[in-house]
Amino acid sequence: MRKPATLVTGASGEVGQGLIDAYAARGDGEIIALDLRPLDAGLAARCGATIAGDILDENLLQRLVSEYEIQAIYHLAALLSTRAEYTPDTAHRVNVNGTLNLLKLAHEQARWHGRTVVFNFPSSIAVYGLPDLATKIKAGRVSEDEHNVPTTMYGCNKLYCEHLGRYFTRHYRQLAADRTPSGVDFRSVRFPGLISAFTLPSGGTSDYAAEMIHAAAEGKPYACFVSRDARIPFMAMPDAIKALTQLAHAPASSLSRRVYNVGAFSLSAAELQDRVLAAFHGARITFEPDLQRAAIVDTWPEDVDDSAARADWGWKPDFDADRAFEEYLLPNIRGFYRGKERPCDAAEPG
Ligand code: AKB
Repeated sequence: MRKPATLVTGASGEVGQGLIDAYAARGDGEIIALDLRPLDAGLAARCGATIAGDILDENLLQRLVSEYEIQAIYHLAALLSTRAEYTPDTAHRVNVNGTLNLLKLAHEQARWHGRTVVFNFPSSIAVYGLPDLATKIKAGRVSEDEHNVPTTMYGCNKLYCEHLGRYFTRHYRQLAADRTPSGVDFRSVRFPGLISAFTLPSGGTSDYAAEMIHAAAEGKPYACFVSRDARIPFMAMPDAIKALTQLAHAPASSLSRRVYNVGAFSLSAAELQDRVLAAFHGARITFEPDLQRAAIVDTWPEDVDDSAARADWGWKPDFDADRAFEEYLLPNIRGFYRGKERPCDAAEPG
């Protein structure tokens, strides 16, 4: 008999590590962890099975269908916005073809075991594209259906995959004689910039927040690649995991939409610097904008309207900016750098 399990792709990434820790802490069932690179021993120990492989390897995914009864998927593997700009073709293959492969796997699994497969997909504020700073400031907290005009390959990939997931859930093979639903229950949260105390991001354009905090904790100088006034929404990693799992377990009948904004706090880079300097006296933080990367951040909204998530499935962040710094980031990051190992660099999600 195949054991019911939850598949996590991109398991070595920042969100993957947090999700696996949360599942293990709650005893939420067996995790099958898939990533390009082998998981570190500590993380692997919290999984039922670990697979080093590529989400583009359709033979590997077929083996997963035959070996496991997958009841839910957290498809976290992706190339983030900055890295995707340097390798747009690879990003499209991983972010879009990879996601299509996993949606097809979910469909096959649902046909095999006769139950829906909940497909949890992290989208991003990168799906938004504010045309200029005046419009960004005037727009303030944007709702899901506003300004969906992404300017990055990653943002285009995430927006398309939101529609792909909605298609699988509601319109799959709508002209076929056999109108059996696909069995895929696609759900997605649009994450703001995520900040973890335990991993360092890589390949993102919102990474400057985590990079600034970790550099100060290490006593290293940090040249911020956006301007002081750059403002976007951020979220502490525990809230990101909370949003993913809360939506995953919400009754399907409560969902008025398939894609939800989730927010926590909005900070300018200067406000971030102020908080870091207050926590790490003497931290050497300068602003040396990389004009192209800064221009990407300027197309992302100052904040998001997450009222739909609050109304449909009771979303509410635990960490505003004060709590995120005082109760999560600072105590944990100081612990890492007070003689402990450096937070592991989150492996590029595969
Ligand atoms: C990135 O910077 O690419 C990501 C994101 C905002 O989705 N952290």
